[in-house]
Amino acid sequence: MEIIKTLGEFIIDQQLEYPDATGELTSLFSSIRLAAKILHREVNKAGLADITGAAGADNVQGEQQQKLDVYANERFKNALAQRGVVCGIASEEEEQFVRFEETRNLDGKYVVLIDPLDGSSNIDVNVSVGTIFSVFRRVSPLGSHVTQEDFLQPGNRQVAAGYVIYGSSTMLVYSTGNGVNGFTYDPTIGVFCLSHPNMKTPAGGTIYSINEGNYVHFPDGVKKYIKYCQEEDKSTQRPYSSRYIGSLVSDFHRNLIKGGIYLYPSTSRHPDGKLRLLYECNPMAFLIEQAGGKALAGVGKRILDIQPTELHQRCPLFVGSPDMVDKLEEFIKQHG
Ligand code: P6P
Repeated sequence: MEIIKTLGEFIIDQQLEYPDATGELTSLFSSIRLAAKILHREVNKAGLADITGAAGADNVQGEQQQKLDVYANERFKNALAQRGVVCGIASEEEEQFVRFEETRNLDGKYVVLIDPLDGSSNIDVNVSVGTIFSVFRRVSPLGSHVTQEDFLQPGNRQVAAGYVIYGSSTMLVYSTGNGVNGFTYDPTIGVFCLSHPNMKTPAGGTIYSINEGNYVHFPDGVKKYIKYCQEEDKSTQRPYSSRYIGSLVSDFHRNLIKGGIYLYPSTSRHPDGKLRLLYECNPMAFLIEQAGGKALAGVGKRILDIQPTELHQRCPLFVGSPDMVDKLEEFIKQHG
């Protein structure tokens, strides 16, 4: 008979390993799990419901908000406020950070930073999208209102990070700093089941993921690396395969499992890169390092060591198999 370990059972087992664990992080994860199940339902019927298509309003990024973006943001915000362990959130969909004003939330120990539905422009064309989240312990005193400083912490202080990928199946992949574990949602019984225990990314890979449409604007080191990936060399399995879905969670998830590198460098349109440090780069960097990989914003610039200054600041992202990130770093060091 198959042995199913559900996400709930896994979290409780993990909590038992840490006697001082108070169960608050467990409660936080149960709210993420609930919101993920609801988003699974909505994303998988988006083509049918009137919830697809732009909601009209533009978000803080100046991007036209898809209705599902708005819905996802509300769902995760409400779920995270319910349990009283979170004192506030920052979201791609919210210009300012959100204070949870209920008394029970003022004593919340954690803050959560979230991209509720990354890659949402793919919804209307039935391509996978995802939720990305990052969890910190607050630095402001318990009982007080959450402050901006609670959200502007370097990624090396994350207590947890993860993503939900709404793809051919819905998966929750997360880490609390003791390795990465993946859970696949079984909608017939409504539970996430442990399907990818202790995920490790291969040291090397044969996949590179980048939007080559921006090639002419890339830094020279990145251009040279792309040409390196395309050169024939049987000993290093080159040319590599170019795989780019245009949905960070999907490209990251595939490369995590198969080995590969995802690159979003600075371009003319995005001089600091396009991706957001706090709720895209930091959580992905936390996860990839827990899985044995690397995440840099430039030569010697470990993503997790960047001291944030603004909620929605962008940064370049080079993330994936350690040998591939090292090779890219060499090219940037040599060619700028
Ligand atoms: P481009 C989606 O908007 C996103 O933030 C990531 O999910 C994705 O990897 C990237 O932007 C795609 O950006 O400029 O290649 O379309």
